[in-house]
Amino acid sequence: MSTNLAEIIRILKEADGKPVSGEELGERLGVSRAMVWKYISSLKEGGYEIESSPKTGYILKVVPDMLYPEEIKDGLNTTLIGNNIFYFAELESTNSFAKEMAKEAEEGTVVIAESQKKGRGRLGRNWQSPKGGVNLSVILKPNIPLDHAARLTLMTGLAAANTIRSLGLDARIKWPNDVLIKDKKVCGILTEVDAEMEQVDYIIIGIGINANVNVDDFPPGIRENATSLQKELGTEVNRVEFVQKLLYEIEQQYIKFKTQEFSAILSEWINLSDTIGKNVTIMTPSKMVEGKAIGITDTGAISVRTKDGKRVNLIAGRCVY
Ligand code: BT5
Repeated sequence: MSTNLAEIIRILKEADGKPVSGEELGERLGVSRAMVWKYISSLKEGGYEIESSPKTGYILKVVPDMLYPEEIKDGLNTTLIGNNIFYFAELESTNSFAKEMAKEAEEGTVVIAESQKKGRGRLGRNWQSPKGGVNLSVILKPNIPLDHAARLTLMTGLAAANTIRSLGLDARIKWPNDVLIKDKKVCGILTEVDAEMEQVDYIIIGIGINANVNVDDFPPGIRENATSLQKELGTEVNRVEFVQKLLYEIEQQYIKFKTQEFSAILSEWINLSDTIGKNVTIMTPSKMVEGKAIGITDTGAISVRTKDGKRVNLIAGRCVY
């Protein structure tokens, strides 16, 4: 959206339901009334409902349920995450896009798509990303060794769970990267890292949340184990406010990540864990470990006590229970 469009929205919002004349808008923007009319038309095309009367002027009636950067930034309480937001109505994958630009991008840059054609999960799995969901990626550039990267997946899971909990829902975290409500997956996280000499260059954290989506439309095999915020709440969520909260939560956790021992995040994570104490099977490309999940290590690995009493730590894998 151009700055002039954003400025018109800002002025109309400020007017709080009172009409603003085309003349006034034109003067404040330094453009002709005809140009104002063009801007208004393009805002209407973008879903804004604007009432116009030749006598009194323009009134903003409805802001669309779209994750426009201007809407997200209006009320966003962060200093790093979301300073730059790239927005797409549709994209193959926000993680793929973020990866292409990560080297040059500023830390905290966010990529959002209303829907994804090839939303990605881990190990080539897919992520159903219809309109109404929240699909976004955040570019982080922490100065950490590669073997600390898994901590950021846990950190993000915690931020997502806290955001969902703020809606009054009992969100729990399933190791390593899922957020569940009543045992069903509402959010998945895909962390992708680029490193040089064992030192992280950048990390993309991709977050997919079923916000206002109908999970019954998902293919069989996925829909049975999925839920959405809308389904759990019985009403749609305001996605702009939700994303504002999510970015704020990520920033708060990231500040903690950089300034405190990881145990500060880990203890909060464990409080919301759905996995610790359960009998689990962890599958990695090379092995399968069965046993009781007894803890998470300082690097983010799951500790499993196997039947023969051994303690096995696994840094990544698919966790089934
Ligand atoms: C994940 O992988 O859960 C990571 C999902 C990350 C998605 C975000 S969206 C923004 C960013 N851009 C991307 O391209 N990706 C990230 P994994 O743990 O591998 O789980 C994938 C499995 O979850 C699939 O095989 C399905 O069984 C299931 N699944 C797929 N879509 C789902 C959905 N919308 N809700 C619940 N479960 C789903």
